[in-house]
Formats: sequence, C-alpha cells, structure tokens
Amino acid sequence: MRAPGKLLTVITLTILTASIAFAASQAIRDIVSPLPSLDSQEFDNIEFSKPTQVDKKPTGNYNCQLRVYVSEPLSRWKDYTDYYYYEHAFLGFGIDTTLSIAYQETVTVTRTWDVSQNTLISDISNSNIEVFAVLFNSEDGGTGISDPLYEDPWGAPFTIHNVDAAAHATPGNPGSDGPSANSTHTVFIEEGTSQTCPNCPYVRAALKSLYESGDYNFLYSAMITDKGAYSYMVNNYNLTYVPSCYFDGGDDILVGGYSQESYYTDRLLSSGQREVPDLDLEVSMSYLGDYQIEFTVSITNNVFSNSAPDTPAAPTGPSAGLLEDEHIFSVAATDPESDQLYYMWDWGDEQSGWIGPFNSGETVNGNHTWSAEGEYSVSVKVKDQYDVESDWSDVRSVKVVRRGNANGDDLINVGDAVFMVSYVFRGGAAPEPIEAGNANCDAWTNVGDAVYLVSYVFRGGLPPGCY
Ligand SMILES: [Ca+2]
Ligand SMILES: [Ca+2]
Ligand SMILES: [Ca+2]
Repeated sequence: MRAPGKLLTVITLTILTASIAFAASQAIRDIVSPLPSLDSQEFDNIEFSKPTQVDKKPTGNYNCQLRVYVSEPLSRWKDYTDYYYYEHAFLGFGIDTTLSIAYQETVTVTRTWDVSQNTLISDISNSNIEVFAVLFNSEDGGTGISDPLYEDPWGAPFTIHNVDAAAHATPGNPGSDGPSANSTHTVFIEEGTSQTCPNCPYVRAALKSLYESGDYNFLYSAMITDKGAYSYMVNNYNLTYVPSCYFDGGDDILVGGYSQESYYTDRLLSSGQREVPDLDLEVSMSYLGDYQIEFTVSITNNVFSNSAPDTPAAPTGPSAGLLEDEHIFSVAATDPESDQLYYMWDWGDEQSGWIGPFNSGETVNGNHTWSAEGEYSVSVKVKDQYDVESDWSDVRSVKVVRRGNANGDDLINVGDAVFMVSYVFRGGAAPEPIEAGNANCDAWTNVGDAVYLVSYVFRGGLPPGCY
C-alpha cells in the first residue's frame, strides 16, 4: 500500500529482470501526487496491446467484488478549466465487499451511507445524488499496463478484474445491468482525473457527450484523485498519469487526454462485446434525509453449471442366455443435479440409441436379443438432459448359445447328448443356461433331451427347437 505523496524506492531494471513475478504485482515507478498530466500526442505512435485474456467463465459459484460508488450527477467540483463541473464525480464507496453467489442464488445487500463517511464534504442533496453498483470478477483477468510510456513492458502493471455488470440508480429511480445491441452488459468506466490536470477536461467533455448521446451502453464515474479517489486508483490500477480511463476494470485502458470520440467508442465496443457471466444486477436507492441514503443491490447468478451423470455400475442381468430369446438387463444411474437421464446400451453386437428420459436414480431395464452365439459384453452409459455424458459402465458378460448346445461349445453334436447324460445321471455340470439343454423344448431338461439329440445327430431327426 502506498500513501499519497510518498516516494517509493525505484526498482532498477536489474532487480526487475531477476524477479518478474515480483514486478508484475508491484509498482515499478514512483507514483507521485499530483499525478503528471498527459495529452494525447504522446501516445500517437504507441501500440499497446490488450493483455491476453484468460478464461473468465466461472463454474459454480460466481465470485466477485461488489463496489457501490456514491457520486453526484453534477459534481460540486470543477475540472482544470475552473469553469466546467465534473459529472458523476465519486464521493466514496457505499460498499466494497467480496461476494460468492451460488448458481440461481440471489444475494441482496442493503446499506446506508451518510455524509459523515466523507471527509471532503458536509452535505449531499436529494436531487443530486446517485449510486453505481459494479461487479468486478474475482478471477485474474490478466495484467494491465497503466504506464505505456515506460520502455519496459512492465510499465505500472496491475491485475485486471473485469467488470461483468454495472447498474445505476438515483433516489426513486432504480436501474439494472443489461445487454444492448452492441454490448453484452453495461460497461463501466473509471475516469482517473485530477483538477490540476490540463488535459483532463478533454476526457470529461468526451465522456459527457457520449453518455448524453445514449448511443452506448455504459456508465462512468469521475475518480478525482485530489478529491478522495487517489488511493483507490493507485492501489487498484497503479494509476500513473491523469487522465487515464479504465474500461470495465482495465479490460481496456486509455491513457492521455483524447478529445476524439473514437478513442472511447472503440474501447466501449471492445469491452462491451466481452463475454460475461449470466447475471442479473439491480440497484435502487432512496434519500433518507439528514444527508443519508439507503441503497439496495440485488445480484442473481444465472451462470449455468452442470455436471455429467455419475458413471453407472455394470448392468445386472443373466450371465447366460439362449439365442433368439429376449434378455433383460437393469441399471440405475444418478446425476449430481438430479437431471433427467437417457441411457445407451452397448450389447456387444450393436448399440442402442438414447432411450429416455428417466428420473435420476430410477432403475431402468434394457432388452436385447442376440442372433449369433458368443460371449457378449454388455455395458451402458447415460447422458443428462443437457447432453452431458457419463463414461461407459463396467461390463456384464453374457454367454449366448443355441438350444441343444448343452455343453456350450461351437457345435450341436453327440457331445451335447453325452453332456446331458452326464448331467442327468452322473451329477455332471448343468447346461448354461439350463434351457440350452432342453433340446426338445418341452417342460423339462432331462434324459429325453439326450435321446432327442441322438435322434437329430444320427437318425435325421428334427434339430433342437420349439415346434
Ligand atoms: Ca447433470
Ligand atoms: Ca455342443
Ligand atoms: Ca426337454
């Protein structure tokens, strides 16, 4: 933390090279107060690229910093011209807090703020007071650069925390964040400015004009460094020069006093098109009298979060079966969100399509008939209603044989008759399935089947089957 006006030790380039990680999170220039004023000319040939964006799409809880800026629509403070008053000038934070909001949860925060929390003023007016509610994503949005003039790339770096939503209210007039034709959300600009800055009035005038045009979906607050905003802007943004505009928490930055609107509109469009989490943000406020306001911020996390169904256990069912018979297997899968589930069976010879929907945890049967003898591996997988799939389950093996193939080898021959005699009279192994030994398809699996098989194999009798 730096105190206003305190001189910092200059970190040399040698030290910087040896500790880039340190440099990335520390100021490498002296931050002085008042901040040096920059006109636009110094930047005409400087291309400073937007920092690499990290994936900011949250999963599960939405984590953010909620800041409520209390400000005056028409400031009591004039800019450098000593003629024009600032617009939307920051008085102080009504709240500055970390929030973690679960999926589909709504968090509502109500606070009061009164003039005693500000050392610079002693009154506020019911007709000239406003709040901005702004959500800064807690995730690291990359490194921003507040000093593009500094030759080393680490020119006053800061950690970007992108603004995901912003809303504005005056007493009795609530507001909400919302998309527009050219933005996914309401963009928020923090205008780093100073009354002693000759180039700052260009920014003040440009932002006023753009805001009043209504053509762009944005809000802005004049952060006057000599009127209470210094420590916030230096600590959060490494603010080095005034004017400097931070779009959406530094997603885009404009350092210098440009008057051409395109410098702002390009960045408004760029920041506005950023993909943001699906949130609802509303703010309302009222004037309580006695220089006191009350505001309420409501945030709903609509960020969709879904997990795959749990991989089901191996299906249960017969371990052996007859060719051409229908076999029934069962399984029950669950989904972390209790979503509706669809099942796909792998029968070893073919796969089913998706079958469903079924409730999470419900026991589901699958039926299959095999048309060739063999040992088959049956498994199943599930997907939820959002098409997110589990892995395949472990397999259940099933042996499928023809009727009369009592010993389960590849053939129907005298060996099957011998097997049946052994089973019936000598306590030998049973056919698997038992019905495989029922060659004549009567009610029993017995010696009659051995006789039937001998007749088929040696005397031209009918093949095993149900006639
Ligand atoms: Ca799910
Ligand atoms: Ca056989
Ligand atoms: Ca029989």
